[in-house]
Amino acid sequence: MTPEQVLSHKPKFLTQKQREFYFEKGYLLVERAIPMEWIERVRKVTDEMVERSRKLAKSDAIFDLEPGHTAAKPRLRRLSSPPEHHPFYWDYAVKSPLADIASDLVGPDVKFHHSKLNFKWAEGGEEVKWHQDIQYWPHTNYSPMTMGTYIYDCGPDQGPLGVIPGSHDGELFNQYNDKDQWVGCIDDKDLPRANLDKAEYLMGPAGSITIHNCRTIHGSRPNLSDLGRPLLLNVYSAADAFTYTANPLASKFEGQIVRGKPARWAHHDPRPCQVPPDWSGGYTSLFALQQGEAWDAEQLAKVSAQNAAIRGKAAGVRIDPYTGQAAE
Ligand SMILES: O=C(O)CCC(=O)C(=O)O
Ligand SMILES: [Fe+2]
Repeated sequence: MTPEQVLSHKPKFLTQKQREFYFEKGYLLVERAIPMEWIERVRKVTDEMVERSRKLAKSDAIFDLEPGHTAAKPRLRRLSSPPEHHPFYWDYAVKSPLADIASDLVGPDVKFHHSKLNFKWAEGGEEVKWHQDIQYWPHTNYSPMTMGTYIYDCGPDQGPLGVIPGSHDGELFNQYNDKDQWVGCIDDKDLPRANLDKAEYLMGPAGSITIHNCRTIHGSRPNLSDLGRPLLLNVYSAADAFTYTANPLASKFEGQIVRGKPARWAHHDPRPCQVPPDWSGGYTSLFALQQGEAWDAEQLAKVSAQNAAIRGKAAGVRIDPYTGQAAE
């Protein structure tokens, strides 16, 4: 759908002004979009996940650990595909205002792509270098967008999400290095073309959401404060956007229609898209790739096994998006 077609549908949550802002700038911040009852429950299950991470010494396909993580002092970078690990995260993706907001921006038929929870732990939580998302998971069109929920307040020193206004209408950058290795971020030599001086940092109280289009340049600084910055990211697209590469964060929920109905025609945007390496056998981590971290053979074997288990489930079972249960 074109922005005009999306805008012609009555919104469920956003104002027309907010939708127009998103289409013009490629991002949107909605302060206190999510009621605190939802946020309290996300906090509770997230605490359970942090507890689960204590016994791990090394990152795997589910828990991405910062160097220095210990049982006594956990330091998580990311929980991959949270709905795989606790049903409440799927409820949140489908039944909270998020999916309605997605329908206001991609049209009434909405597809879920993936989810991740980036912690950016206190006192050093790692930076995310400037990048665009769509080269990680190309689709037939550029409707996909990411919605981040701040589950605690996020201020300027906690590494809030930074975006470059208007960059969704600009260049799609190369995210491979000179040796043709995927690095997942924009090369320093190209950054002068990225208008970084225009960066806007999206902050807000708990329950605020950030939205950025899949072409929008974004990143975040390290968290040097003494407060964490857990940001729960959920990615949705128009139902008529189809993927043609393996999802780096495999999930049995990928492709589920969360609002409206499935598409019978794919929409193809003529603008070309860079494609990532083949991750069908497993993916390590955005942080590890951007930081040039090497994972050992045992870790890589675990990543493949975890991916195969999740992909096996994905192939065999259809999940009802409203109950989160297997459907016949
Ligand atoms: O956690 C952040 O600040 C941004 C994360 C991000 O852009 C990503 O995971 O693709
Ligand atoms: Fe990103």
